[in-house]
Parts: sequence; structure tokens; C-alpha cells
Amino acid sequence: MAQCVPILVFVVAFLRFMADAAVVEHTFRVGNLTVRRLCENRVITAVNGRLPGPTIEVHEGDTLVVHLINDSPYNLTIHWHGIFQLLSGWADGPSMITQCPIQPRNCYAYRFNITGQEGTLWWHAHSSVLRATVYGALIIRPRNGTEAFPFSKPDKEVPILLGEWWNDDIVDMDSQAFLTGGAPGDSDAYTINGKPGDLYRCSSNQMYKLEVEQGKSYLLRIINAALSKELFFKVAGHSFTVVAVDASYTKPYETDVVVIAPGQTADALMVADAPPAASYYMAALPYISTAPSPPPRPSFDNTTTRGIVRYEPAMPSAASSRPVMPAMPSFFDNDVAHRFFTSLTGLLRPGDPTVPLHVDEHMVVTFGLGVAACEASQLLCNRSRGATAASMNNVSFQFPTKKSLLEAHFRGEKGIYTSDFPDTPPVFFDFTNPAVNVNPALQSLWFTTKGTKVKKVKYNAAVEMVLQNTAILGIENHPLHLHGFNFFVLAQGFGNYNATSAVKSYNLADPPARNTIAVPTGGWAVIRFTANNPGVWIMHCHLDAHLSSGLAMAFEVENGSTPETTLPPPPPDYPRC
Ligand SMILES: *[C@@H]1O[C@H](CO)[C@@H](O)[C@H](O)[C@H]1NC(C)=O
Ligand SMILES: *[C@@H]1O[C@H](CO)[C@@H](O)[C@H](O)[C@H]1NC(C)=O
Ligand SMILES: *[C@@H]1O[C@H](CO)[C@@H](O)[C@H](O)[C@H]1NC(C)=O
Ligand SMILES: *[C@@H]1O[C@H](CO)[C@@H](O)[C@H](O)[C@H]1NC(C)=O
Ligand SMILES: *[C@@H]1O[C@H](CO)[C@@H](O)[C@H](O)[C@H]1NC(C)=O
Ligand SMILES: *[C@@H]1O[C@H](CO)[C@@H](O)[C@H](O)[C@H]1NC(C)=O
Ligand SMILES: *[C@@H]1O[C@H](CO)[C@@H](O)[C@H](O)[C@H]1NC(C)=O
Ligand SMILES: *[C@@H]1O[C@H](CO)[C@@H](O)[C@H](O)[C@H]1NC(C)=O
Ligand SMILES: *[C@@H]1O[C@H](CO)[C@@H](O)[C@H](O)[C@H]1NC(C)=O
Ligand SMILES: [Cu+2]
Repeated sequence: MAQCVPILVFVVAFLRFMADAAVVEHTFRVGNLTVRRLCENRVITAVNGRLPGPTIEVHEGDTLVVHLINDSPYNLTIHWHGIFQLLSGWADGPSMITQCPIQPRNCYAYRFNITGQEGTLWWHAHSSVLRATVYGALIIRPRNGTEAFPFSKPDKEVPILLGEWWNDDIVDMDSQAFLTGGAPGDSDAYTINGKPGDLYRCSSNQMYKLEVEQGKSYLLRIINAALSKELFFKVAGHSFTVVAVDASYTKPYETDVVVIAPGQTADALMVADAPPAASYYMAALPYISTAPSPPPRPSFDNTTTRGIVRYEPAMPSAASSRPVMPAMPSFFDNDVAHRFFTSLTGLLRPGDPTVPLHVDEHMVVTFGLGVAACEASQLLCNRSRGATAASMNNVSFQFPTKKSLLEAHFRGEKGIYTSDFPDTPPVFFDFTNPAVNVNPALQSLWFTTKGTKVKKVKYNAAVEMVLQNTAILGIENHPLHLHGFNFFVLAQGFGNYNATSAVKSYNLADPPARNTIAVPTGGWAVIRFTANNPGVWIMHCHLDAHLSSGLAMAFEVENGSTPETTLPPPPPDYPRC
């Protein structure tokens, strides 16, 4: 076992004098855990012997320190998903972007302040596929206590972590998939707080249970921790008021379904106002947005996870009757997904950041699948067709191997990356027209090239990105996640972005702020953010297989002109490659 931290404190909160802020300290020991799911025992990688891992609770303004001890056999990093990491990019976590991995038997203390954000975030491994089981909730409460929520104080707060489960060794499966040029196969189950629920083999006693009292309100802090699937989530007999997404408040939005892409969170108030004589299932199943070209659609995990909502004190009738199942949307319901995503608006409170109205950096970025020349090691490499590769503006992102981008940036070291990520796609074609897949004259468009290119911007630059899905090898809703910043979502739609008509639809008054945007399948979205955080920040698809096949780029944000706007040096225990 790694022994790099002298004291093993699990949660210690020191109150700092003269301030409302505290230092919250955790120790995460990552190692093997044997769990039984779907009738089989599996050795997984987990934090502190738990799946999901520990919930971290902090207040805005606190300093969080997590001592990570790697007792697992794998290289590992942890990303604090959605945390701004203002001037603390060294703690952001994506492997080879902001740090080299923490090797087996090594440690690293992630240390950062939580400033200017409240709500539900989460943490997860950001190296290989380990995030399948290395994840947990990160809850940020307002600094003056729960009374400061911009909605009536819920009686109880309930983390709901949605996940995916494989009846296989996920790391072995991933290396196998790499050799054959594909992605890890379909999952065997979806889970709610680590439990699949009674629709799966041997799982009727592995079901998440929520006990509620009539008339009380519950803040469901919903997190999509699945590797590859967007999800529909419902609770029979109950409806939700969405009050925040991605730790950013929204105007209250009433809905009976929550649509959530990998990487996203949604805070949904639920009042226990159903007849208590019954009990109710909560359920999640995948939203499948792919229209592969040519058809048919490949198989997918079409199972449903469910948990149960029971009223307390229990009524005898509730025990005897079957729980009520919610009517779920079809897997393919683009309308339900689009309605949910486009109904969200931001709740602007005094002092909150507002949309930049003047744009310094205009970018149009196409993204999707393609093919690239294959590696000799890829068993199923088709030499004339290449292997599947994903890209942004026709660059298939390649992770550096010698040094993290952030360290190379900080030290001004050449040869690790180039600062020439293009502002526009190299070719303008009819991006979302499936003809690109059948017209031989257009087939050269499929071929992408690999590179480690970043977009360099000045400190505080206002950046606008038009994110345009392409139809190459099929369309799909991709959840694009930006590290280090929230962005405003100004508009989104299907088909090709058309500036003339789109600009008129920009919401500059109350757009939602997010860290992950589910760009409509075969469509586009427009986002804006202010690059007020010096460092290197990856933007990538949060479908795991797309990240590893290159659907990523990074922003290199220069230092500002003052010490308060300058990236400090890395901490002493910063991992080396
Ligand atoms: C952890 O599990 C892996 C994979 O099953 C195995 O190779 C390794 O020996 C285990 N390590 C320990 C310390 O049990
Ligand atoms: C984090 O907060 C502490 C205490 O307020 C402060 O001393 C420190 O400079 C902050 N760190 C960063 C990187 O801003
Ligand atoms: C806490 O609330 C009080 C009263 O509403 C306010 O004056 C104070 O600034 C708040 N403190 C912080 C740190 O937000
Ligand atoms: C799931 O897929 C299997 C195999 O294609 C099919 O037999 C089954 O009917 C599907 N189930 C649902 C709920 O769609
Ligand atoms: C390789 O790709 C080419 C072009 O798409 C196709 O015609 C050929 O059948 C493929 N070969 C194999 C072995 O799949
Ligand atoms: C940012 O400023 C720090 C401190 O002056 C310096 O060490 C670092 O190299 C600068 N980063 C870049 C990319 O210039
Ligand atoms: C991407 O770049 C390659 C190599 O330059 C080119 O052949 C291909 O047509 C480009 N594809 C797109 C969609 O821009
Ligand atoms: C873009 O929208 C404008 C205004 O609706 C329309 O006149 C124009 O034809 C559109 N352009 C394309 C390429 O569809
Ligand atoms: C783990 O990381 C080290 C340092 O970056 C690297 O040399 C090694 O190859 C990695 N091991 C694996 C299994 O990826
Ligand atoms: Cu994707």
C-alpha cells in the first residue's frame, strides 16, 4: 500500500478565523474492490472501498484538499468536474493535459478553492476508462447556509448518481477495444447510486430506495456519470422543478422528465405529493440520438435501471401493491430531449457573471467522427479506409506523452503541442447532409489527421464558439465539456448553422450557463465564455470512446498582467511522467 500521507484524515474542516470559509480535507485511497453485481463478482477500481465513491460537501468559498493515494494497479488522475480551478489548473486532473498520471503507489494532493459557483458537481477519474467506477458527487452549498438557495429550502437533499455497469474487466475491455480499433462494448446495466435495480438478474435486492414523507420537498442532485449514454430520468407519480444545471442556477422549470448527458448535472426539486398508499419507481434509460450512415443502428444497452420511492410512515397497502412504473420516453425521442435542453434559462442574481456582448475570438468548430490512418497494432485496421477517429475542426486530438500541456505551457517548452488549432473548419461543406457518406466524390472529407493543437487566447478574451456536428459516418448528440469555465448557451438547433437566421435567436438576456452542452444530433449550438483563468483547459466530448478517439481540443489562456491573474507554479508534489 502506498504510504505517502502521514495522517489519514477522512473529513476535517478547520474554521478559518475572520472568514466564512473553511478548509475541507479528504483522503481518497484508490484501490481494488470486489463487488457483486448481476450474479457475478468483479474486481473494480474504487475510492475508499465504495461505489459510488464518497460525496464531498463544501460551501462556496471553501478550500478543498483531497489527498489521493493510488493503491490501484493503474495510472490514475481525478478531475473535479465543473470546478473553475481559478489559478489552480495544476489540480484540474485530465491526464496529460494538466498533469502526468499518479502512478501506482504514488500520491498527489489536489488543492483548490471553490469560488463563485454553487450546486451539484462531481468528481471522476480522467485517465483511461477508470471513471466507470471511480466517481462521486461534489456538492457546493451557498456560503451562508442552505437558507441562501434562490428557491424554498428543501427538506432533504438527495444525490442521484446515474452510472453504467459492465460485467467485464473494464480496463481489459478497453485495451481490447483499442487493439481492434473500436470502443468498449455495450454496458450490461445502468445504475442509480451504484445499484442496477430489479429489472436485472440477481438484482432485486440491489435497488436504490428513497424514503419520503408526505408533503416534504426533496432536492434531487442528479448526475450522469455514465461512460457513454445520455439518459432520460423519471419518477412515477411525481414531477420536478429544475432549479440548477451544472452548478449554475436556472429559472424554475417544471417537467416530469429530466434529460441528462454524461458530464451534466441537474438539480430537481420534487415534492412528495403523490398518494402515499402506493410506492413509485424512479427509472432511467438511454436516449439514443445516433442516426448512423449508412444504417442500421448498432445494438445498444436497451435496459432500464430503477429505484423505488416509498412513503414513510408506510401504509400496509403500499407493501402489498406493485410500485407504479413511470411511462418512459422512447429511446429515440429527440423531441423530449430537445424540449428539455432548450427550455432551460439562467437565473441571474446580482453579481453573477453575464454574457459577454463583445466577442474577441469568433470560432466555428465542426466535430464528429471520421477516419484516420491506422496503427499497425490495430488488428482490424482497414488500410484503405483507415480506423475510426473523431475530430474537431478536422484535428483528431492526440494526447502528449512526455509532459502535460499545462507544464509545457508554463515552462515555455516547445515540441509538446502547437498553438495553431484553427478558428474555422478547413473545408465548408454541407455539414449535416448524409450524402457525405454515399457520394464517392465526398469521401475524401472523412479523412482526418492527428495533432496536439491548442487555441491560444489572451487573458479575459471573450470567446464565441459555433459548435457544428457533421454527418460523417453518422450524426449523434455529443456532450461537449469545457474545463475551467462555464459558458453561456445562446442558441441551438438542427441542421447547418446559418448565421443570418441564428443570430436573431441568440438569448443574450437569460441564457443558461453550463459546463457541458449536449449539441443537438446533426445540429449546432452557440456558446460564449470569458477566458478569465490562465492555464490550459481541455474541451472534449464526454462520451468516453469519443474522447479517446480524438474528439477534443484545448484552450491555452495566457497570463494576465497582474499577480492575481497569473498562473502560480505547480505544487511540490506535482506528478512527473
Ligand atoms: C487488483 O486487481 C487487479 C486486476 O484484477 C490485479 O491484477 C491486482 O493484482 C490487484 N491488486 C491487489 C493489490 O489486490
Ligand atoms: C485560496 O484561498 C486561500 C484562502 O483564502 C488563499 O490564501 C489562496 O491564495 C487561494 N488560492 C488561490 C489559488 O487563489
Ligand atoms: C452572509 O449574509 C450576510 C447577510 O445576508 C451578508 O451581509 C454577508 O455578506 C454574507 N456573507 C457572505 C460571505 O456571502
Ligand atoms: C432490446 O434489444 C434486444 C436485442 O435487440 C431486443 O430483443 C429487445 O426487444 C430490446 N428491448 C427493448 C426494451 O427494446
Ligand atoms: C476496406 O475499406 C474499403 C473502402 O471503404 C472497402 O471497400 C473494403 O471492403 C474494406 N475492406 C475490408 C476488408 O473491410
Ligand atoms: C505566467 O506567469 C508565471 C509567473 O510569472 C510564469 O512563470 C509563467 O511562465 C507564465 N506563463 C506563461 C505561459 O507565460
Ligand atoms: C481533413 O483534412 C484532410 C487532410 O488534409 C483532408 O483530406 C480532408 O478532406 C479534411 N476533411 C474535412 C472534413 O475537412
Ligand atoms: C440563411 O438564413 C437566411 C435567413 O433566414 C436565408 O435567407 C438564407 O437562404 C439561409 N442560408 C442558407 C445557406 O440556407
Ligand atoms: C503510467 O505513467 C507513466 C508515466 O507517465 C508511463 O511511463 C507508463 O507507461 C504508464 N503506464 C501505463 C500502463 O499506461
Ligand atoms: Cu461525442
